[in-house]
Amino acid sequence: MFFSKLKENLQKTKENINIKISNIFANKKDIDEIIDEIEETLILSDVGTKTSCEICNNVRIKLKNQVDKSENAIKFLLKEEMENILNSSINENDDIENYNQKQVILIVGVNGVGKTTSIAKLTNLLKNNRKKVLLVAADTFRAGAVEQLDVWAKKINVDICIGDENQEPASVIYDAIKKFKNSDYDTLICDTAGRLHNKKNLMDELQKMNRVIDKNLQDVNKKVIMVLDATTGQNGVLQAKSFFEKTNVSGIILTKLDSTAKGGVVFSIVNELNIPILYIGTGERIEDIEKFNSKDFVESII
Ligand SMILES: Nc1nc2c(ncn2[C@@H]2O[C@H](COP(=O)(O)OP(=O)(O)OP(=O)(O)O)[C@@H](O)[C@H]2O)c(=O)[nH]1
Ligand SMILES: [Mg+2]
Repeated sequence: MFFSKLKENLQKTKENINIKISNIFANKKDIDEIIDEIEETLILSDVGTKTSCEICNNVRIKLKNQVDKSENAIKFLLKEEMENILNSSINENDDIENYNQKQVILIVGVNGVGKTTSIAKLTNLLKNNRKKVLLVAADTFRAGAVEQLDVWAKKINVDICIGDENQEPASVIYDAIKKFKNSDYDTLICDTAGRLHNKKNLMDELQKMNRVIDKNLQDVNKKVIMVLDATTGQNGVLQAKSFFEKTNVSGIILTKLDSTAKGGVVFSIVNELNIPILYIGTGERIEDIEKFNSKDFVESII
């Protein structure tokens, strides 16, 4: 049930990868040429040059040592390599929904990638797991941003901290931490304004928020989660790289996979950034979020 929904959401990416690969097999006979063309297809599907090359080189090596060089056998090896890449940065602490101690999550990313929507989705998942969530609207930059989170908080029925007009984001977070400490909340989630990595004042502001959390919640597990928009493909990877130089990102939520053929970017992100994808966004509704699963993802696109 769940798996077929994922397949449906990744349809555009699947068309971009699987159908093209099947066409290669239909038109070519020479194995070396087939693998070269698969590599090219992967590069064009936003898997990235380095990662596509790694995947296909490993397939070439394995193929040398086996007799069966049929389409099915090659696809099997391909899937295996793709899954290996995705499994390379899994960390058992990444299970936010089932984490059974207090945790604080700082959500970061560039403008419009789906930070606030993803917070609503994640909060809903946590609430369904009987976790008590406190939200904090530390996006005091864009008009309407606080209201947007407040509407979600009311809909999901969780508490939210909202600062006074023009209150500094770090100080809004400071106030929320006090409330978080004084009650039996499990998770504090901080929404922040979208920002580009090269805007120094905004990056300084983010570092300040980070420091306030580190200083005042020393015993609480902290996660900085970057939200990335899959429709930006390889550009998103570049953006994220520069962002990571300035903040200590521990995981990624990759959004809008429902509306792009660039889902291959998942492999680049994990391989080049070495940061796990925790969740994927597959639509605008609150239930349109999936915990990232390497095997299911690969099976849905090839
Ligand atoms: N199709 C689709 N749309 C999404 C997804 N996630 C978010 N969106 C849409 O993307 C738009 C921006 O979402 P927001 O959550 O406001 O993004 P944001 O990063 O908080 O934006 P700023 O706070 O302005 O930086 C909204 O129209 C969302 O409905 C997704 O997984 N799929
Ligand atoms: Mg927002």
